[in-house]
Amino acid sequence: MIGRLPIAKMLAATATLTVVISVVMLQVSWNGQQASTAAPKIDELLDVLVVLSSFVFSLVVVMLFYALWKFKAKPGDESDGEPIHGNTRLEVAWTLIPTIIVLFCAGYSWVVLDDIEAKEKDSLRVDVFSQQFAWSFGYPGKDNVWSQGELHVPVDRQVEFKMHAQDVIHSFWVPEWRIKKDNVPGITTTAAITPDKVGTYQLICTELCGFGHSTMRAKVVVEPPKDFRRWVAGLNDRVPPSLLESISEDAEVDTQQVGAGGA
Ligand SMILES: [Cu+2]
Repeated sequence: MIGRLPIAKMLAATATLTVVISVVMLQVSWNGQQASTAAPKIDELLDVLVVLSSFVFSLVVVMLFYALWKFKAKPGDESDGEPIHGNTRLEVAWTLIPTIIVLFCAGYSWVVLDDIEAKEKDSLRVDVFSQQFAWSFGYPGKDNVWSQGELHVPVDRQVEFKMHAQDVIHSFWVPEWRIKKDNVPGITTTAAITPDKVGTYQLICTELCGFGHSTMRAKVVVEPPKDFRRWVAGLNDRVPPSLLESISEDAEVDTQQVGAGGA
């Protein structure tokens, strides 16, 4: 039966629909402003996935509507449909095409992840402490100073965030930086991020962590290095002993082992 299908016409319709849907979908800035070196790479990956998804969607829709139009029962026709006993060519095609698409996506994502997680030599360490329902930050140095509800980082320098959840699972997310990382009690998770635009952003907890989850936010300031140094020098509080203890009790986990997540 498949031999009688107008394959060329269906492929042309699929290609046209893919282009139309892709063009419309790619007009939308799905993730908003980009403010880290990882952001354009992640957005590009998303764009490629949008085009591939448009292709799969178009193929299914074209075949569905062709079947609805071509094989519609004539009025008064009460007979059974034609029996079908499998179709090797069709089955090979619907196994092979998705396999190729999935393998391509996995390979491409791997390359992007490897790239954005690459550690730089002069990265700055900042400790992130999350607890129901607040964020605080430690700046390891000779005084190990501490800020609550407000994070400052220098622009154009990789920051290695070491995250320590104090109670339940939280998730660290600054939308403009794109990268999202779970904070898990008992282990230290790491995210390496290079902010590349000066500005004020918002850190959002993106793992449902209890009654006050939606209010669990912090101000994020990305500023020139000398402003950052001045701000850190002006901090008077030190990281409280209970939080320092949570660091030493954590089992260190490599950034690769705990992936991004969150509800
Ligand atoms: Cu939360």
